[in-house]
Amino acid sequence: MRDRAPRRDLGGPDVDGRVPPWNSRRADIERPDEWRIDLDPGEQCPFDRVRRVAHVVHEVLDELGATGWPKTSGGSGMHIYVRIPPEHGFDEVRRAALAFAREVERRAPEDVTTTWWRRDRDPAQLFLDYNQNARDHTIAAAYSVRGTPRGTVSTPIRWDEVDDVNPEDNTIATVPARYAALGDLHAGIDDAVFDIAPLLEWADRDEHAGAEVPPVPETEE
Ligand SMILES: [Mn+2]
Repeated sequence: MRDRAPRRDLGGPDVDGRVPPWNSRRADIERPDEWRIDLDPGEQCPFDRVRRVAHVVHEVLDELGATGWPKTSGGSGMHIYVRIPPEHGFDEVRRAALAFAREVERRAPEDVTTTWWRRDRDPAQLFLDYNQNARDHTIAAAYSVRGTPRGTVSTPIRWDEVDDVNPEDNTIATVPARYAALGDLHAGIDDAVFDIAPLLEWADRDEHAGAEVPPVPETEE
């Protein structure tokens, strides 16, 4: 992570201990090499719904031939990262992320929303937050500690752990032993690089059909 571009206002951790690296690297800051799929449950969204959506994400990634690397967020959601070649700017990667999110929403319309305004979202649904791919937007890095009473840690998991993981169990007290036993489950991420071209085709198709690309929000959610 040392060569990740820093957050614009902080070189190190957030006030709550979160380490928020950019999705681009210092060598090429304007071209992200990490597509981030952010599973953001609404306030009344049960974690089982997060699990179900993670499986749908996995299914669509498989069909695309993309390898996704899941982790708990340390909060109530999950993050799935995909390595991409640094060939597109933030806006294009965000368009690709939106097209992917819309496909997941089509497959799980009860569970997922991509609705732009928070006030228009059903709080029991999961928002697939494609905005985390916008420039200046960051999410907690793998292994960063969150400012929660239990000291939860954003923890890499295997796909076959999705149905059993309890994010509250992964804390500063437990993750060191887990890491010692399993190693870094995201260690292979650089070996599985996915070209987002098919997602940009999906985005073209959706936009031709009248779908809009909402403006980039100024603040993080
Ligand atoms: Mn999130």
